[in-house]
Order: sequence, then structure tokens, then C-alpha cells
Amino acid sequence: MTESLSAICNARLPGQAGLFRLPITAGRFGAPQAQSHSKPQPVGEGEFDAAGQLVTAPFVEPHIHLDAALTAGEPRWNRSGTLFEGIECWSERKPMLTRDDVVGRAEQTLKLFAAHGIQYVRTHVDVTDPSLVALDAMLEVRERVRDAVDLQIVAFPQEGILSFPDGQALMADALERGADVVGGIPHFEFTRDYGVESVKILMDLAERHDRLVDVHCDEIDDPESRFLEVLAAEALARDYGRRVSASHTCAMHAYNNAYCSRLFRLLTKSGLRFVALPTENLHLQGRFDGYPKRRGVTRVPELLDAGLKVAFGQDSIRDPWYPMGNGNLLRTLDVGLHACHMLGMDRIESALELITDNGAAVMNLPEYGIGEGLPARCVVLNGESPYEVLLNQTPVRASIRDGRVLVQRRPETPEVAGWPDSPAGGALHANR
Ligand code: 17E
Ligand code: FE2
Repeated sequence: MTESLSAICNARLPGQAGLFRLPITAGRFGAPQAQSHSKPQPVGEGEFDAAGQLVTAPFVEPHIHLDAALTAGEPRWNRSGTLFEGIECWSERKPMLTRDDVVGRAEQTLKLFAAHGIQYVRTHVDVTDPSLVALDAMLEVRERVRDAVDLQIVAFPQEGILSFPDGQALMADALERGADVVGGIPHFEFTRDYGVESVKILMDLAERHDRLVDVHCDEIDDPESRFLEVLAAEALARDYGRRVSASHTCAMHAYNNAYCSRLFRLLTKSGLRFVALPTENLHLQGRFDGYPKRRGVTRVPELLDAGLKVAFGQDSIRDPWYPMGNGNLLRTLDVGLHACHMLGMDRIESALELITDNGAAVMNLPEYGIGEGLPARCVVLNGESPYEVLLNQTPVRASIRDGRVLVQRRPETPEVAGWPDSPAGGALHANR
């Protein structure tokens, strides 16, 4: 990495007028200083020029499965496109896992994420494997990549805590080995009773080991799948809500509104956090529907309007569940805003919180944001407003970590041959 910077200049900050200089000392931000000119100014030696573009805290990937990344088609393709066939394909790939296989694919994926401005990642690692080879490999990766990314590891029981042989003991073992977060998958357990019991078991484990919780919860179109209420009630009773995330919650898309109204009362009391995986669940859900087909993405705007924290994540990068993915969270955000009817200008203006602040809330990051005394970590985006950034969809211009440039990209200007010299067109940032 490069020398430490002394400041980032010509930075535009979300929701604030004008340009700022963000001083950096010993890898931490000083207080942002408003610049007197509204146009970018030349920068000094050792300063980074944000060129009037939007600067935010680094992107957060709150939900990915790195152990399965880049295994799509191995040993066979998921033909139905369902979650359950994905789990079958994965259980055929699992016996082939080795330390080098997992470390190689995970680090290749994390490098892709780093190039897209992601500096915080929560990965689920399947622990329904008596060898725990993927878990051990990922614990190693967590240390190997720490200069570039903060990695949180979820002990994730892909084939169930009660439905997989020794599932409970494997979870406990994974936590003892150093997993940061307790996972679960109640909708996959053989029975509803197992599902409820699994939630109690995983909450007990979390309390006992003082860990965070992130449950794959109701990733199914079945409106009768109601494990979210169990998780929220457990979190509330144990006063643990801020440390608990519910991922997917696809069934909420199919719940009736009367039930949702009752459920939201509990959700707001519990303070649970949410992760929606719009690209993944648009692909996996609705598979048993005729037309019209459900979108299967949880009720994002309603959760946000209830004051709850919702983050977007990618879930997969070319694995048995999802053959696509390129590491660009702006793509996930774009798809999610479309799927959730969130293209009103007020939603667009606050959209970046879905891949920044709310992800940080899910991960319980203690020192996140741009502010005096916080680690000098940020990304320089392509655009002067969230609207422009979303329209451009271009990967970040720069990612800065602890005052050093981790990633830098020159902005591209495509040349279109023979194009006439047109008069200035409509401003993209119409809202400013
Ligand atoms: N495992 C699971 O249960 N659900 C998913 N969406 C993925 C893995 C990617
Ligand atoms: Fe997942």
C-alpha cells in the first residue's frame, strides 16, 4: 500500500452542501473542514483529490457465503433455480473442500469486493460438515486479509442444527474455534417444532459465548413460515435485539397485512436488524408460483419506515444458488430499489445507507463513519449525489483505508466515434 495521506480534499459529503477537506492524522480523521470554494481546488502534496465527488464511509457487505463462492456448476448446475436444489448441489461439492480451495476462492472474491470499495464483510460459513475445513480456512483468511477488510464469520448450519447429525455440537465447536456470529436456518429444519427449538438453541449459544446472531430466517415463499416472530420474541426477552439480524425474511413478502401489522409491533420493540438479498431472492423465490410470480424480497420500505435498520447484501458470487455476481454492491442496490418500489426521489437520496450505515448496524461495527477520531476509511464514488452514483453504476474511484489508498481507478470517458458536438444536455443531478 501507499504512504499515508495527510487529507482528502474536494470531498462532497452526503446531505451536506459544498466541499470538504478531511484531515488525516495517524490513520484517523480529524474534524471535516468546509472549503471556501464550491469548485474543486488544486490539492497539496500527500493529499488525495476527491475531485468534487461524493465520499462516503466504505461499503459494507453484510451477507455473503465465501466458502461457496465461485463454485457454480461444480459438480453440477442448479437446474430448478430453487434454494433447496442449491443446498443439494452444495452438499455434493462439500466433500471436495480443502483448505487451499476455500482460501483461494474466498480471497479471490474478497479482492473483487475490495476493488468495489467494500471494507467490511460478514460471511456465513457452513458448519454442517464434521471436518469444519471451510470454517478453519475462513478463520485463517480473516487474519490474512485484515489490512484490506474486516471479516466477520458466521457459524452457519446450512443443513440444520437439529436436522443434521451432531448439528448442535458442530455449532458449539465452531464458536469455540473463533466464529464471531451464531447462524441458523429454521425454515430448513425438518419440522416447525425443530425450527422453533433451533432458534432457542442458537440464542442460548450466542448468550453463552457472547456473540452476535444472524439467522437465515424464512427464506421461503411459504406464508406459514413464521420463525421471524420467534427470533424477535427471543431477542426481546433476552434484551439482545441490537445484536441480532434476520437475513432474507422472504416469507414476509407473502404474509397477509393483518399479520404483518401485528408482527411489526414486535419487530420494533425488539430492535432486530434486517438484511435483504434482492438479486439472490428475485432469482430463488417465486419458483413454485404460476403467474403472477412473487418477488420474494422482504418488505424493505415498510421496515425502514418503521425505523428498523435494513441492509442489502449480495448473498452469492457464482455459487450453487446464484450463477451471477461481480462484487459491485451498486448493482445489488439498483436491483433492490427496483424490486422494492423504491425509486421515489426521497428513497434514492437515502439509498446509499442500505449498503453503508445500515450494513454497519447489522455488523455492530464500533467505529464506522466519516467523523473526527474515526479510522480514516472511505470510498470516493462516481457522482456528486446519490442519484448520480446510482445512475452511473460505475465502480468506486477510490477506496481509502486507515489513511492509505487501497484502490484507485481513473474515471473513464468513452469515446463514441463520429458523434456530433451536441449542446449541453439535461443535468443528471437534477435534484441539487
Ligand atoms: N444458503 C442458503 O440457505 N440460502 C442462500 N441464499 C445461500 C446459501 C446463498
Ligand atoms: Fe445467505
